[in-house]
Amino acid sequence: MSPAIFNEWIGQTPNASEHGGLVDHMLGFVHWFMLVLLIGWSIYLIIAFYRFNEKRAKRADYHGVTGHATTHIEIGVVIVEAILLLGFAFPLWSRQADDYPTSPDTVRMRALGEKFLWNFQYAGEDALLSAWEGRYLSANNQTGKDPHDPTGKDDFVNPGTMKLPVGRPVIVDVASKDVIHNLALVPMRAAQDATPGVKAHMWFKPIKTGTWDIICGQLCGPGHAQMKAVLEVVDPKEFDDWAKEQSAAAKKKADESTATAGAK
Ligand SMILES: [Cu+2]
Repeated sequence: MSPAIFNEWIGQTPNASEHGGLVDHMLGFVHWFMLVLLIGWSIYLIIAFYRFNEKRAKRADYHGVTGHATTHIEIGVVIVEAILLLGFAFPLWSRQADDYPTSPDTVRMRALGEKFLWNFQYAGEDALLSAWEGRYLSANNQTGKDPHDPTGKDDFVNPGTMKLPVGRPVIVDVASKDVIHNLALVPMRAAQDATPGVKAHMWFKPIKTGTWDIICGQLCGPGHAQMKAVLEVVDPKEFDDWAKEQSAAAKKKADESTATAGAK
């Protein structure tokens, strides 16, 4: 029996990413450990209520516990916690933080949070994501694409829906237009704060097709609870066709606006 079965019992959303199994494995251990602590502390509480009831212990004991049992239990807890941190959490974190995917089929995109929605910008045909700056934001430029960056011409924006192909790694740049948000992709076991002024990123690889809610994981204001978007993982062929069409349309629009600007 995998320790992750505990996660299922308490209703955790099933994992849909490649590395997510490792996260769930670790979470499973944490949940079992917390269950043991809960039972242990509850037993201690009941014993304390009984043993130190006023009827039985009228006078305070100024020497307290003289045995070493509690010290040994404390050391045991510290060892288990050290194993969880050094044996599971750190290696998993370093894998996600250091081993960024480099394969040519990697999807590059940006998630830009604002009160209270998510904008998703895709790298388009050239697979290169444009630079962005807050000062370029306008009604026609929801993601603040740098107009002087030629790699941004074919980048397209899909507000509210993060469409991804199954079985291919995704690198997401996460940023914010206003306050701190958090792009929380629960089934992908991935979340990243979107902090104003910080260009953060994360990566994962979806292994299941499906549709899920994306939520904002940081309390960001009165519309926080409504700050939802859709995560849609589809067949790679369907994704490629869609991305190609969107990218071509974005490029055409960019070329037209350059032409009109030139004609002025
Ligand atoms: Cu938010």
